[in-house]
Amino acid sequence: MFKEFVAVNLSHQPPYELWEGRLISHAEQVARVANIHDALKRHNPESIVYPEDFQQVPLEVLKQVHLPEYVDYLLSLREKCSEDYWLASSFGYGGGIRRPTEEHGLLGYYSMDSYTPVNNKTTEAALIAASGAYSAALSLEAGNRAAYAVVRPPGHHSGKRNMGGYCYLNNTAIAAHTLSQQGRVGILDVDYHHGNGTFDIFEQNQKQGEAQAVYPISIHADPGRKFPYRSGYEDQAGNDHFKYKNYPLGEGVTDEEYNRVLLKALQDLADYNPDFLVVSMGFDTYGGDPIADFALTTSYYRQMAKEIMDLKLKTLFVQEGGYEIEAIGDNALSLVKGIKEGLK
Ligand code: Q9C
Ligand code: ZN
Repeated sequence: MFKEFVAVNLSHQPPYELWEGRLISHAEQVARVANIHDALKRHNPESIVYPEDFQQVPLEVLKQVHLPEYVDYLLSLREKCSEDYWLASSFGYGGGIRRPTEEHGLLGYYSMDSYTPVNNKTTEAALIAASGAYSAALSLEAGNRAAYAVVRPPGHHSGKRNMGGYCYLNNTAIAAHTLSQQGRVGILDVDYHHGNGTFDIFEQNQKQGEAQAVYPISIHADPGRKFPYRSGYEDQAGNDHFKYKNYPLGEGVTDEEYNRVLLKALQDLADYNPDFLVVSMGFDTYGGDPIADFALTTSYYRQMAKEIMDLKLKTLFVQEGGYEIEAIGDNALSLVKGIKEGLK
């Protein structure tokens, strides 16, 4: 069985982001997931689950994945903020910084960039997206072979104690952490950007002394050249207690070039011998993406899904980025066709 958990979150529409000194219209738009939803609805409406039927992600799970203090801060934004969006200007950077008391200072303390605005509706949207990924994870535990959490805002840049890169709660990490209570979990991040938040969460949890039954692998644009600029280099591979793997790539990556790297990553995952696989799925690797520079084609996402499903694991795809709104529905449909072929 295969189900799609869809959260369009109409109320979450940050109007702008501050990019290289300019206010530009925000790339993470409602139309992204609305267009994916339309395509999936035309294809197979009966496999879609909507927020009213999601299992709410428990506060306890959120506080195992993220720093409890960060979760409380996010929840407090519902009362602290108005409809007006805030953007951090002064960032908590490096270690040893004291928690400010002033509200804009506090927002910066929990932020990594000027791309991730908040208002009084942001937290609710992030909770619904996280609940979509959580519900999709539960559906695998209940016996589904595959699921696709079609949610926004995305999650993989949100770390143990930070928002960033359009992300507030790490939907992928919430799903992977949940599944890791039942078995070993491989994480494959195929968004264009390095999944720094996901890596950070499991690395921090391991450092706190909890063994982590997860193995994250990310394929992405070289972080020396592209966001998040801080992690995702090839020589960053974890430690004896917690391993992960990075495959940074140059610009203009084609379907064939990408697939060669994907097959290596899938072999690494097969060697780990997991029970579940969680895929951070970005369509910002698509050739037409306005903020990225890979050259993947719509038909490749079908092949990508088939290669992934060939691992024969219980597999959850979680929507991350992808900003070319004209093609995003076709790209998602191509992926879903590959997933369904892989069910056989
Ligand atoms: N306006 C995800 O794909 N840089 N986040 C934006 C161009 C930030 C991407 C600059 C990119 C964040 C989930
Ligand atoms: Zn991305």
